[in-house]
Amino acid sequence: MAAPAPVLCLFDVDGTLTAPRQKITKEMDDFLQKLRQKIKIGVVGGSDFEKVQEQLGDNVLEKYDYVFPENGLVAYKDGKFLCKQNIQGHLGEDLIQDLINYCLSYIAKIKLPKKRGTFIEFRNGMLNVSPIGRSCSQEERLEFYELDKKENIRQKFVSDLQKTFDGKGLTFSIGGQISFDVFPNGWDKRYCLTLVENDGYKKIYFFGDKTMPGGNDYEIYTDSRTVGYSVTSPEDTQKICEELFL
Ligand code: M1P
Repeated sequence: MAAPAPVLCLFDVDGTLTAPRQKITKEMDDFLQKLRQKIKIGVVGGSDFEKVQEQLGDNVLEKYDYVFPENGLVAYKDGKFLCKQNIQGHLGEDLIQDLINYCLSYIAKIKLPKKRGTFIEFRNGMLNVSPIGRSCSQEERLEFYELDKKENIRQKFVSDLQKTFDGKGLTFSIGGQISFDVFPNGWDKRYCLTLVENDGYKKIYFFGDKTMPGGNDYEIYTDSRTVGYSVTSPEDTQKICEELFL
């Protein structure tokens, strides 16, 4: 009998494998290891490696065939570091500073119920911008998220940036609850597909929750190289995978 066609399943993290910015449940963790006995599995998150590791476990590199933090702008394969991008090298210091200065002055002008610290997180391949600040508590995070749903604080900020930085080759992407990511055009989650293209997969599945236009799963979800599934929760992800693969 012929060997089964090699299949790779790529998962977004927040809202797909875990609740936003929370740790993976034991049930989901066990399920993914069971799935890994049948197919190769990988994660592609917007967050940086530290956050992915905090959510999926200290041994995340041993548990997944591929780990792609920052959309794959940092990449690990078979437990080993593969490569990483550098946003300052790509955009240049002038544009980076214009962007940072603009975001800080925009944030300085808006009044929110609460503001905390770390308004801009400078990562390898992206900037993460948060109007409330990344150091807010879980309760403050949820409060901001509810307010944002009503007042579109992040969407308005992003629309303003899109106008101001039109033609500069930047993408602004809303993936989580309190922030948005900024990176060069093309450095969205499709970036990780270029890192697996020579690994011989016949089919690449992608599961994500932010699959609507403007969401950070949209591009990879609609890419012709993947079979995309839009999910509503980690439980939904597990149910679909059980039907497809087990
Ligand atoms: O993985 C989705 C997003 O997760 C975090 O978003 P937030 O803190 O706003 O919920 C961030 O790490 C963000 O970069 C990432 O896209």
